[in-house]
Amino acid sequence: MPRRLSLVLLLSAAALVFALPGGARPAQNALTGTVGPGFSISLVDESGNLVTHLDPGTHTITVKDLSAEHNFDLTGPGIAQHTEVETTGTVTWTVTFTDGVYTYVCDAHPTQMKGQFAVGTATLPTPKPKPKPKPAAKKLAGSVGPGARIALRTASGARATSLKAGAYVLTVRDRSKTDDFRLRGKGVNVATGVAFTGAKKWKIRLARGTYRYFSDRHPALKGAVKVR
Ligand SMILES: [Cu+2]
Repeated sequence: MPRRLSLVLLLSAAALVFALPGGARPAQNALTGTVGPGFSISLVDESGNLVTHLDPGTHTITVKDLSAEHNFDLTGPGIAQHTEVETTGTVTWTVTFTDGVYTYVCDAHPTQMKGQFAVGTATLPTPKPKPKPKPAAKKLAGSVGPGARIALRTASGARATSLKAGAYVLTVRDRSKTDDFRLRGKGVNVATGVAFTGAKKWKIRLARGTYRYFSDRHPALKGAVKVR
């Protein structure tokens, strides 16, 4: 064996031994934190998955600060490490996590750019379920005139004969100087005015029962809608 090659092999073997003191590799997970470019910040594990939970112990975090407007600031039990906002670059931190919740943020945009993970027995707070949005008020369109006509229609334009109880926005177009449009029923009594022409709008709540709409001047001009 050439002398030079055996030396290389010897050095390689020595390096290997040096890398594995006592033959046991310390449990050290390599994490990667990235901030920027743009308004993004993340901490991922070796598989590239976003870190949400870690075992306690020593980890190395390679932080890639790719933006001169953002930084990576990690805090939690026993740890406070950060890069600078104005600078970019890559640093490696060796950190020891214990049970608890850790947070990383960009200090320039802490509400927008943030992340959290739990270590050991700790768990991340579960986000509050969003309150269910109230169903939007449905639209109703009333009309009276021109001539002897009156109608109440749903948003689709169909004549309203049967409606579900609930909140509605009623818009009435009154095109008659001699009639008004009145809607009356449980909890509702609105009218445009006989001499009035134009549009009026009300927020109303319809309950189960029958609602009638008519002209006060010509009561024969009328209609009804059932609310279920
Ligand atoms: Cu930022």
